[in-house]
Amino acid sequence: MLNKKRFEKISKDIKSIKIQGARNIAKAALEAYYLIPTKTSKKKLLSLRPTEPMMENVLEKAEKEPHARILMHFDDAQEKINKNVLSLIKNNDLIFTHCHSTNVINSLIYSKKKAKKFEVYNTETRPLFQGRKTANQLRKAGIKVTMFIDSALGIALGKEQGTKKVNKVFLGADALLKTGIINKVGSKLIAQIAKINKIPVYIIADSWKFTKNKVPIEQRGLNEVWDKAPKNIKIKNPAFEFVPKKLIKEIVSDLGILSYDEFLRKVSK
Ligand code: RUB
Repeated sequence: MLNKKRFEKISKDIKSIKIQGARNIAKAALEAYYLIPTKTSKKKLLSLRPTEPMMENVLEKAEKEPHARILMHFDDAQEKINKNVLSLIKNNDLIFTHCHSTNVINSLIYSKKKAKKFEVYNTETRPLFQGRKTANQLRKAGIKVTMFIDSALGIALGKEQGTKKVNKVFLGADALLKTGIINKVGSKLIAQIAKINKIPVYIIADSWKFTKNKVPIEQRGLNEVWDKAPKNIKIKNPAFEFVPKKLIKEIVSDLGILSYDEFLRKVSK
């Protein structure tokens, strides 16, 4: 009974975005699955956030491999990512990020601890404001952060209205596919504007987010956009979007800092 209660609580927190981001979702789903390790619970967990191949990969492994080994991967991979990001950041960089990605934030905090001097611009990320969580965590780590409303991203990336020149975009990923990545809605627009402004886009992500499967884009509740909206107004609330690999400079993962095609070669081995 206790296990069932805890399973339900984790499921609720994943669904409501209290637990968010591919890495945290996969980790929490693993914990829940071990409480009730059945096909039905696996199916239920996967249905909570449909755009999460890392959760799927982890639950597949959980059916065959020891818990400890799978759990260890999260920190091992993050450690490698941190070191790779540290080597990428130059002093006085201005890095732009979107939404809330643990892979991105941990690596920025690690770089700060290693005495790198840099600043961050981020977006608030409507409708659920994950950008506030990002800004808060960075601020607490002593990183200077400036938050923009989402629709000001052209200004933030365009050195307009007193903004400074951004020189790197760091985005997380929910899915790494053969043709590109999937991340929080807004990511494609950011990558397109970055390209116009000749700013390289790096995807900071655990290689376990890779999948050869087709990944559906989660459509979330309309009340997140406009609670009690008048009737007869259509609202769309896609949680994620696809960013083609041609807009991405490199994938920074536990496998190294690699061009998209190099990453694909390495991850498929
Ligand atoms: C979070 C989001 C993150 C990726 C990667 O969306 O798009 O960039 O999940 O995160 P949501 P991480 O808030 O809807 O889950 O690096 O934490 O795996």
